[in-house]
Amino acid sequence: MAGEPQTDCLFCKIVTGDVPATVVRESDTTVAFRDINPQAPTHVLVIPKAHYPDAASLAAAEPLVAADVLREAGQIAVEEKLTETGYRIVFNTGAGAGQTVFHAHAHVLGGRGLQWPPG
Ligand code: DGP
Repeated sequence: MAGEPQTDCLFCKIVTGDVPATVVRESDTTVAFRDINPQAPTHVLVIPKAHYPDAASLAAAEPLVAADVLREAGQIAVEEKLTETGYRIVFNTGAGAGQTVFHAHAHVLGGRGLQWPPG
């Protein structure tokens, strides 16, 4: 069923605590933790606790939770002091765009200059 935990999903295991992560924020609907392979001084992932393969499918099924993900990303930017210098919220969607974990997640990146367009 849509949104149900998937036994073979790494991020579902982070939600349950079966895989450890450095959690920086948690809400009723989301968990935020540091990326294992940071691409910037601040690199935090915000995920819905419910399993959806990407951000668009999350937003279509549970728009309020998609909004929670964005709100949490904004709070992380405040806590990590990124709002003055700017930061980026990225949803890689599809393998061709670099998505490797098929559980919706926002990357929050900051703490260095960020180029545009991204590669
Ligand atoms: P993406 O490539 O957009 O699907 O992003 C997946 C991110 O997940 C990538 O930046 C690395 C991160 N990641 C992969 N495995 C783990 C893990 O076990 N723990 C943590 N904290 N991050 C992980």
